[in-house]
Amino acid sequence: MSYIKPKFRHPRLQKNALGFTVADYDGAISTLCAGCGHDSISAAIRNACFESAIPPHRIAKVSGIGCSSKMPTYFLGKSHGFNSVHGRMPSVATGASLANRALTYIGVSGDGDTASIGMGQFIHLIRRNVNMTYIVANNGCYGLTKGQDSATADLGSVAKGGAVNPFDGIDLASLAILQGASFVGRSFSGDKEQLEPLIRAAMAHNGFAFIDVVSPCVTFNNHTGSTKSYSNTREHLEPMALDFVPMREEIRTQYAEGSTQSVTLHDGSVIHLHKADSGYKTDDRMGALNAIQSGNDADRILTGLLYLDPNSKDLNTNLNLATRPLNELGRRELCPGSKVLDSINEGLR
Ligand SMILES: Cc1ncc(C[n+]2csc(CCOP(=O)(O)OP(=O)(O)O)c2C)c(N)n1
Ligand code: SF4
Ligand SMILES: [Mg+2]
Repeated sequence: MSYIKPKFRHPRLQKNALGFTVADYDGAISTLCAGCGHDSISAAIRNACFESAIPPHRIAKVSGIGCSSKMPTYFLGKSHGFNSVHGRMPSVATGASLANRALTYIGVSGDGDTASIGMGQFIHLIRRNVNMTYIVANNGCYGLTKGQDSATADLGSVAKGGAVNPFDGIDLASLAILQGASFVGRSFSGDKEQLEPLIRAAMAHNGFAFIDVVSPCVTFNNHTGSTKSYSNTREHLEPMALDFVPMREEIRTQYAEGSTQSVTLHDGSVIHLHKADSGYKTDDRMGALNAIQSGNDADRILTGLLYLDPNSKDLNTNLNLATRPLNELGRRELCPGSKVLDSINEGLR
């Protein structure tokens, strides 16, 4: 069996502003189970990068361990990539972004990878506001190791073997908002109309952008009684539709006043939110927490752009670091000479 996609492309495939087709953003053929939610997220990331016309070689994919962390193999085959160890992707992402702030960083993780072994590292990504998009493919279980409950499994959810989960699940979106994340969204792998613009907005955001995506595991957590199954998620979804207009594109569509809320990002891109409850404000941290909690109490899964800090300052800006990537600095800039070093040493006496 071959895992390489055929190279033949239809000559009339649509091209983006850079002249690339969506096939230029493809990766290898997926080896995940047929129907796994993670494959839909991979497709959404590929489409988002194509639509936003980001050059594939200016993107870096980082991940940990899990079926979810295997996903970067299946999209953006021409981009940089680092498949790290379990729960340790945040350190790799932080180091890479400090060394080269010119790349677009996409982190892909699982609920096990983030909410258990990687929780300590995850919190520090948020605290430092590392400029990256961090996606958790959340299936409420450890898919790769045969479906044990994860820390995001909901209270009362039934495992495939019949055991009822006695613990409350960690709500990663609420946690991220509480810890000060500057962009927080939630979505469902089966809702590409919402997920794709959300990922585009996250990539345009200046700082840490977190997206929690419910992504059913068809093999171990898609049965009756599981709260992360396709049917249960579809039944309880409360989606806020949105679209994303990048900075360089003219806003052509007119929206009826009251039905739409517009949010402008630092680079001038605009996100339009539709059908949001009229009182919902994306820059209100406490309001977002209340809305998520009220949704949980009513057995509803609120999805969309939940929180955005329009004044976000990312780690590199905050530390006033070099604006150019380290690998582009010449010998003179990296080694300023003995006079400069002497004066630095003098200042430390
Ligand atoms: C240090 C370490 N501990 C444990 C494991 C075993 N392990 C591999 S993947 C995984 C959990 C994966 O769950 P999740 O991150 O939710 O990804 P999924 O497979 O569900 O997409 C575990 C515990 C490991 N690889 N490394
Ligand atoms: S075991 Fe579950 S999470 Fe892993 S590939 Fe299969 S369906 Fe997806
Ligand atoms: Mg999982």
